[in-house]
Amino acid sequence: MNIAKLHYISQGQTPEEHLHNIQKACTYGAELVQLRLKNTDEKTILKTAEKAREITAHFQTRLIINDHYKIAKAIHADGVHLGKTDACPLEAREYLGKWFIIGGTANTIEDCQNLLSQNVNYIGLGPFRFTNTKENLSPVLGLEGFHSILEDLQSETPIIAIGGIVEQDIPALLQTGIHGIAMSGAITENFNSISTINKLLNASATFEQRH
Ligand code: TZP
Ligand code: MG
Repeated sequence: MNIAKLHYISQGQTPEEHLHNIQKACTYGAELVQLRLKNTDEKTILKTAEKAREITAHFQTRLIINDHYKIAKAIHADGVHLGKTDACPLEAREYLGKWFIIGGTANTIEDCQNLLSQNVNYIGLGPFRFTNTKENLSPVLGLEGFHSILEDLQSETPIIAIGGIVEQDIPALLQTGIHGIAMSGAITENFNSISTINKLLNASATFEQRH
């Protein structure tokens, strides 16, 4: 399955602000966005997800729903992202079928192996560095953590780095063997940066193809 190299994770004080930011990310060329609405009731998440689907469909942008696999199916999203305390990927796969993208969160190599055994389509690995975007953050991995986990893992499944990532981190992170990155704060502050980030990430793809 072809997984985009840049994942924009939505942010906002209100559901409307999430939608506004998703619209901006699409306008500036994000290929995949994840609706990550926390501390909100399911009805609001469903309604917001429906609107996010309309926006992303218009731009042919892939839409991933955080946490809620039933909502993801109900609104015809492209996928779901499951954290360690959410439903397990096997249960979600049973419900969603083989065409849905299922991603999972990992903070350690054991988490990665557990997700691989459940055939996820990508692994969100982090946090790369400290970030205020996520509550109850797991220990920071840093570049060293990424090098060590990716070296030991030797997996074909795309690894998406997450947590406090800024544009300047991309070259060094790519050296660890990751497939792509997920960003929230840095993009929300500057949607304009999406095209440069896409270029940085895709330059590595051209390099890989040539060598
Ligand atoms: N999971 C680990 S860190 C994080 C999530 C959802 C937040 C990423 O946001 P930011 O602003 O790019 O650090
Ligand atoms: Mg979750």
